[in-house]
Amino acid sequence: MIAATGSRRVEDAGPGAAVVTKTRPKVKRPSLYRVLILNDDYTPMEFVVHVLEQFFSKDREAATRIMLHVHNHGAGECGVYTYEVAETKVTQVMDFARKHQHPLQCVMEKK
Ligand code: TYC
Repeated sequence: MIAATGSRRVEDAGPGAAVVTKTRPKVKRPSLYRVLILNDDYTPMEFVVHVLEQFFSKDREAATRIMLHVHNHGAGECGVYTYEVAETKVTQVMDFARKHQHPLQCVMEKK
């Protein structure tokens, strides 16, 4: 058995005639967004490490490396996600920081 995949379009080709054309299945890769945390002078280093472990599934070593990068360079990448996942991460981090009264900022940017 031979299966026909993808959609087909039947076009009129004059009296009694038709042409069947294959259309390309339209697959589009989703846009990706980088989630960043920003440095500030007040959020404790240990809190930032905890955020990276909790919300971005980093182990302690990776979390510490990213936190120190942000501390020394001003901003750093926590992960790359599709729009809705990135937005959720930003909201979760901002809510968590506010709850603990830290000024930590988390943002997303299109890659
Ligand atoms: N600069 C902060 C301090 O010295 C630590 C820090 C690191 C804060 C990363 C925010 O995203 C941040 N306590």
